[in-house]
Amino acid sequence: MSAHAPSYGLLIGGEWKTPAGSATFSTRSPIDREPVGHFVAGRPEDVTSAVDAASAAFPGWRSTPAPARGTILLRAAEILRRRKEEVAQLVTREMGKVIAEGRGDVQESIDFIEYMAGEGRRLAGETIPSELHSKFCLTVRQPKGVVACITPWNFPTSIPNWKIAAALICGNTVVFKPASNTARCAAEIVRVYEEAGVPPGVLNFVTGSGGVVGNALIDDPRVRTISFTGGVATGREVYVRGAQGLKMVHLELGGKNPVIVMDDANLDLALDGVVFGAFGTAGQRCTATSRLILHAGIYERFLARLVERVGKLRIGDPVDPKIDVGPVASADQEQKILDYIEIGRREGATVALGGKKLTGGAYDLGYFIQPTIFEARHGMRITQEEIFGPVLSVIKVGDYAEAVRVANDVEFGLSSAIYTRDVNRAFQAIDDLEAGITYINAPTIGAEVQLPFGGVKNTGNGGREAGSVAIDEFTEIKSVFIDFSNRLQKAQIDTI
Ligand code: TXE
Repeated sequence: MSAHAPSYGLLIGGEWKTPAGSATFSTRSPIDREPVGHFVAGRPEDVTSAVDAASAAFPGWRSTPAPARGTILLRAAEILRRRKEEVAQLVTREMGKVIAEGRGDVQESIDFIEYMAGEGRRLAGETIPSELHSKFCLTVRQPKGVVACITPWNFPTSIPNWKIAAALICGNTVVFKPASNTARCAAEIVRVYEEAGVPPGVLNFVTGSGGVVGNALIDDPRVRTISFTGGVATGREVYVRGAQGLKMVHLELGGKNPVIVMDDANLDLALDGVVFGAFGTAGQRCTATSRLILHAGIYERFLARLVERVGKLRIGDPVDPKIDVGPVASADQEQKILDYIEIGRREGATVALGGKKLTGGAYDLGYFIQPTIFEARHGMRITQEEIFGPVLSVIKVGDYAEAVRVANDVEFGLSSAIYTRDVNRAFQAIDDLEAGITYINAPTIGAEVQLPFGGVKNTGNGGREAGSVAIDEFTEIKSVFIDFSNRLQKAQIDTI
C-alpha cells in the first residue's frame, strides 16, 4: 500500500527550508519498502545555521519563566494526544513495530512531555547553611545552552521526546538530529512542538547522516551538551569526539538483557514475560530480553512450552492488530540479525525454533525474520553481543549463584529480570544484578517515564534519562554565597 509520502525541509529558526543544492533521501517502510517521506540530507553549513538560530533564541527562551515553558509543553502533550492514532500508525509504518506498540511509543511521549511540563514548577535548587555568620548559601539551576539531541530509530517518537521535552523545560534550545530511517516520525514530533508555540529557533531540526550532521553538531563549539542514544560503537565515537570540546556527552547505548527463571517461579507468568520481553518490537528494544537463563530443574519443561508458544506468534503486517511481530526495521538490521543467526549455528548453538528469513507473499516485500530461539552456552558470541532482533539465547544454569554470574558476565548492564517466588532471593537479585534496571516477576521491558532510565558498564557513561534526574542532564548547578555581614569573612580561616 503506497500511502502518501510527503517531503520535509529542515526546521531552522522557525522556518522549514530546503537549502539550494541539497541532496535528499527517503524513508521506506520495512513492511513493504514503500516510501514514507522525503527529506533533506543536511550538510555542515545547515548545522551551523541551526546552531546560529538556537544560539540566537537562547536568551529569550532562557528568560521565559519555567512554568510558562511548561504551559507550552502541556499544549504539545495535548496536541500529540489528539494526533495519537495518526502518529502511532506512522510509527508502525516507518519503523515496523506492531500497532499496539506504535500507540505505546506515542503514549510514552505524551506521558513524558506532561511529566516534564510539571517539572517546570519544580526546577529547584537548595538552601544550605553557611559555616560563617550572616552569610546565606543556596544553589540554583540554569540551562546549559544549545543542546544536540541525536536519536535512534527504535522508539522514533518517545526517545526524541525524552530528550527534547527535558531540554526545553530546563530552558535550553535544541538542534535535533533523528535516525535517518524514521525521519518522518521525528518531523511530525517537531511539528507538534511548533504548533504548541515553541518560539522560532528554540527547537531546530536537521535531518541527515550521523557522520555528516551528527559530527558537525558535536564539533560546533556552541553546542555544550550532546544527548545521544544509539549503539555502543557509535556512542564511543560520539564520546571521543565530544571530549575534544570538553562537552557533556550523555550516552544511552546497548544492552544484552537477561531474564532469570528460577525453579520456584510462576512458570505461566514467566512464559508470558519471556515471550513479550524477547519478541515484542521484534526484539528491537535496547531493553529487550536477549538471554533467558533457565534453572536446570525446569529447563526442558519451560523450553518446550516456550518453543510451542513462540511458534504460534503471528508474524506479518504490523498495522494488522492481530499480528504479534512485525518486520525488523531495515535491510541492514535484517542482514545483521541473519549474520548473527549464522554465527550462532557456527558456534554450535542449537536452533530450537526459527532461524530464517520469512519468504513468500507479502514477506518478500519487507524484512521479516522468524522469531528464533537458540539453546546456547554462556560465552558464545550470541550470548555476549547485542543482536537487536527477534533472537533469544537460552542458557541452562544449576543454581541462583551461577545464574547471577552468567547474567552479569557481559559488557552491558541496562535491564535485567528474575522470576521467583522467593522474596529473599528477589531482594538479593536487586542487589546482585549489574544493571540500571531490575524487574521482579516481570519482563526486562516496561520502563515508566517517572523513573530514571539507563544502565551501567558499556550501556552508557553514568547518566540517566527520564524521571526527575532528566533535569540533571540538561541543567548546570550554580552555587551562590550572599555575605550580609558587611565585613570580609574567610571560609575555613575565620573558623567558628
Ligand atoms: O543506532 P546508531 P541505531 C541502541 C540499541 C541499538 C541502537 C539502534 O541498543 O544498538 O541503539 O539504533 C547517529 N556521530 N539503543 O541503529 O547507528 C545516527 O544517525 C553522530 C539504546 O539508530 O548508533 C542515529 O541518529 N551521530 C537505547 C544515532 O546516531 C551519529 C535505546 C544512532 O545511530 C554518528 C534505543 C556519528 N558518527 C536504542 N553515526 C538505550 N540504551 O536507551 C551515527 N549517528
